[in-house]
Amino acid sequence: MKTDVAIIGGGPAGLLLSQLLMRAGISTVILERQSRDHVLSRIRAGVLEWGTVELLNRAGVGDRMAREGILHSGCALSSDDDLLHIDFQETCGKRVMVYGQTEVTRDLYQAQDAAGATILHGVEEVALHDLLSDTPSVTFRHNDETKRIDCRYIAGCDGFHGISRTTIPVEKRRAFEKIYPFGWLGVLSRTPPVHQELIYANHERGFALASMRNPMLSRYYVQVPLTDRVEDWSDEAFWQELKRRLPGTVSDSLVTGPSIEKSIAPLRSFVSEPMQYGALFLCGDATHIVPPTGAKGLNLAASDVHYLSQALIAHYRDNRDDLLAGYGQTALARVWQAMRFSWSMTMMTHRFPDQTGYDRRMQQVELSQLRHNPTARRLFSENYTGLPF
Ligand code: FAS
Ligand code: PHB
Repeated sequence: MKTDVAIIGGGPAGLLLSQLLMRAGISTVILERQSRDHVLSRIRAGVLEWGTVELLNRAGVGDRMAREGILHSGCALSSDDDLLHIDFQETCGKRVMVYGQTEVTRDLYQAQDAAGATILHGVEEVALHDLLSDTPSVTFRHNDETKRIDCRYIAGCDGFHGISRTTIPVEKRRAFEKIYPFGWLGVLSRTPPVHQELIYANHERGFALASMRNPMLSRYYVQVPLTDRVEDWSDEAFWQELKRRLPGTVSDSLVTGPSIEKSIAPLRSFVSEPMQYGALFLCGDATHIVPPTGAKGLNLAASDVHYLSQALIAHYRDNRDDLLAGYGQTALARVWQAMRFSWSMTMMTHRFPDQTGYDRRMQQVELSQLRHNPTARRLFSENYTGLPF
């Protein structure tokens, strides 16, 4: 099998990259470990930065998002019973789109199928070869056969547990990591959202987030100790805890119902540098992970794909390689900005096991600055809605 760009991973990064490259006449093959149903069963991100919305439109997959997505011009931050509205539109003139990652992935699969893309599901033993040559290749097992793809470039879009990042020799890599001492217990329920905007709640019992997918599909999270297991949490226990942590003015109108998905996600900040090695270019969770507090994970994958697709198109269309040579540095500059914002928002809204009275005062001052200082609100809004690509 021969192709221009072999893409490892059929999640949002791999699919979006393939969609953008194929629209520019560049051939791709996507190798995905899981079945399509498994990929589409994952419940993950819910908020798209405006840059991501525009990129999805450029990729030709924005129609259903425009119909079914919900435009938000702000969000709310609460501390115990105090609720603060941050107006993005007023402070930085931008908005975000609430449209689940599952739907983005579904739209991308549909568009890739329509474009006749080669997407192989259920692949195993993926291995990358000759990355420092002009003739790299990928071997893998599929339908009980060992197969090989000869390509010019390889995009590692295979997430945190993929093999691309670790194919770069360990002595050539540098990892930066912060593990948070808690996780997020998330619930999806066919109930109307408790508030018209997202609420990030800092309560003495811990963090909570009220989000949504559509007017009859809500997504909620509560901070839980790392020792908790999903089976420790009945629906009733979850709803009671969420009610305690949301401001009283809001929790009284919370509509509860059976969970249709319930899971615990650990929180970490992680960056692996460099994001490129010879013919291998890393995108998305394959090379960085953010705590979901800032709604940056999926959006960072999209900005990596923006930079890499532009660089590959410049190579094939304009015979220029400067963008490819600078991909990692360009992408990392934006990655670290999002890392800082996600860390900062996590520190401001969560309760830490070893938190001191001083730490709590710092959280309260952060919130007070957002309430009283328009410059603080503008900085928050510019980061939350997405810094320019
Ligand atoms: P993905 O992990 O989505 O996709 C990688 C793909 O590669 C997967 O389909 C995997 O099966 C495949 N793969 C792995 N190894 C392979 C191999 N060896 N060969 C072939 N294929 C292989 N972000 C937010 O912004 N908000 C959130 O609320 C949020 N919640 C999250 C909850 C959880 C539990 C997790 C894990 C992440 C969450 N994220 C959230 C982050 C998430 O949305 C990611 O940023 C996003 O999925 C990144 O997309 P990809 O880089 O494509 O990686
Ligand atoms: C979600 O809706 O799943 C969501 C929204 C915003 C976040 C994290 C998760 O910051």
